[in-house]
Amino acid sequence: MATRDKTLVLFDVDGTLTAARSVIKKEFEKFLIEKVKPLAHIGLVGGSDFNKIAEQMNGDDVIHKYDYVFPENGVIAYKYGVELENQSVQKFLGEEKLQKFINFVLKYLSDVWLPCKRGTFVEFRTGMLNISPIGRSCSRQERNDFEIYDREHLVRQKMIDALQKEFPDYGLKYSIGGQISFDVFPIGWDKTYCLKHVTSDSKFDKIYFFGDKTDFGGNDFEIFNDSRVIGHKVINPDDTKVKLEKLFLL
Ligand code: M1P
Repeated sequence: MATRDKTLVLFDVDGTLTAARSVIKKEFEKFLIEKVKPLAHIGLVGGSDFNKIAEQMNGDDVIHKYDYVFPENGVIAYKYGVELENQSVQKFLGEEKLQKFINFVLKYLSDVWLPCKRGTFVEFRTGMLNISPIGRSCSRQERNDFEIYDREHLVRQKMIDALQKEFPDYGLKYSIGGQISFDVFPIGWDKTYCLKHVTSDSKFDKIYFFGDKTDFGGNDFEIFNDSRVIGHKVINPDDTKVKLEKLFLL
């Protein structure tokens, strides 16, 4: 039997608690808060920024519903509704490197042809840059179509290869976590970054992690394989629920 004080369950968001960039189903949220939370601390760790996570979790109140909320892999962090210290990619790189990088991205994309292209190709976040070849302002249909197109043409992977070649000494890591974009952040600022906030006081005997992108190259890979956590690979939110029931309620 789990004891709430000694157990933490961390969840990826997209593909684990929600469908891609969608809102969590009400009954699943109820299950997490009413059935799982009394038995374990619960936390979210997403690549997305706070606004996107809040939108998917039914509002800003997310920081009170979950014990820990870690947008941008934990570079932004909330514990029991209170924000902890945060870092920034701007501080890490400095303005000159940052501009060289962004300028290269924009030049590179000006030569990329796709079935359609929209706007917001670089989203500047606190702990990372999110780069989307199609542009983040695409519609849901265009987003779904790009994902299929990219599977065949590897637009994102080719762009990552070019960036790695151009900036080998910038200390950056690239991660494809969603459908239309990839994240760029300092090495070590993957989802394992959030663990520093939960292991510092050695409070938990067990830390579980549930995620869907656990294979090499996916944005759950590092935390899933981290020796401090017990990883569970899931295929969708229904699978997450089944696995939680087995772990905590049967
Ligand atoms: O959480 C997974 C990813 O979700 C979004 O990806 P996309 O818009 O490409 O589907 C982004 O917020 C991305 O940063 C994040 O890693």
